[in-house]
Amino acid sequence: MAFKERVFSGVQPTGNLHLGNYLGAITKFVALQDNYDCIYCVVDMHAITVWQDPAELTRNTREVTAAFIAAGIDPKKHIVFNQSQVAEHAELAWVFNCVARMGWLNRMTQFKEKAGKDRENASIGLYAYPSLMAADILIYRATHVPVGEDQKQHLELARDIAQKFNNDYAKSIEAHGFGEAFFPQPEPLIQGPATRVMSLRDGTKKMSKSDPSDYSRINLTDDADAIAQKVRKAKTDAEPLPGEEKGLEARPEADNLVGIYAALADTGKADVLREFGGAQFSAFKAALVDLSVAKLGPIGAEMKRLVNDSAYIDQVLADGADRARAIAAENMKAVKDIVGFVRR
Ligand code: AQP
Repeated sequence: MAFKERVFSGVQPTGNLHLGNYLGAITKFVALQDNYDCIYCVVDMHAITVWQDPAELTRNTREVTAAFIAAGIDPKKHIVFNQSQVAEHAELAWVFNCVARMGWLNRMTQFKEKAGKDRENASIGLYAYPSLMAADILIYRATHVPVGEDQKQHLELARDIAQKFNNDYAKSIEAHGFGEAFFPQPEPLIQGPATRVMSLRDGTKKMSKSDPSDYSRINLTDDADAIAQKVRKAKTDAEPLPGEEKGLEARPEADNLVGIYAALADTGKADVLREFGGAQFSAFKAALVDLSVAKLGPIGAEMKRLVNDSAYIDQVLADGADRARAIAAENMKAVKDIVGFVRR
């Protein structure tokens, strides 16, 4: 069955947005606007799966919204909103909690990593996170989902949930006139040289908001001096850069910095190595600082300007939520009919 093509993705308002979020997700969001109807969500309900200070959650929600707009997302042409304003996400997540299997969720590596050794003390929300994520995407029957590499497993789970729902309720789906399948199989869009940006302090660890060292990441709001310091201090090895991509194997830090450069320059690693092969890191880092400052500087400045205008940001979110809700409510009604819930 052919579904209307639609893009959905989300970002958690859990702290400093960094270069990984930007290159792995937000730049993709921006690029997809020309060819798709897009829905971009600040997933505040996902954020509270681990404790969030309420005032910070509010501030971070506005900051992620500001980042979307500053990076080039057009909230008039597309939909930008925060998840908690559209109750249908939670409603569908409950249905999905009853479709997804414990065995599927037990395999999720993000839960294992985030819950750590103290699993008994993790929230139920953290465990059920992928089921809410499936609902976020499927409440809009979205077909394409741009995410970083780390979200691949959750996307596969969303596909499994869609498939199981379609199978379990096949007769009812047909009887209600929705054909063979109600939900599409959402396709992950994970492409380019920076789908997994690594920590600047350790090339084997993902760049992450929750890393205690601020030197591990470049934040979107970092000024030119901070960016320069962090890139200069970034861990490297002693060899000059190789001339070809094969030479980056087993050199995680070099691979990471070349990938970042390539993504910022909108080119491939091979092109970067053609230019910098044989160069020492000092020269390459200087070029990377210039490029990072040129690309991120204007975004950080615009974010700072926008967060000071919280009335505008809140209006964008309210307007986006109204438009999102119109689509979500229609789909939720259909789900209720398919499942057999009596409704008015
Ligand atoms: N290092 C990364 N490289 C590429 N993409 C990344 N993403 C996150 N980190 C990287 C992508 O950014 C989008 C939004 O992520 P999120 O905020 O929803 O969740 P996250 O993965 O939990 O972000 P962090 O920074 O890694 O937070 P913590 O510290 O909590 O683990 C997603 O598309 C994600 O793939």
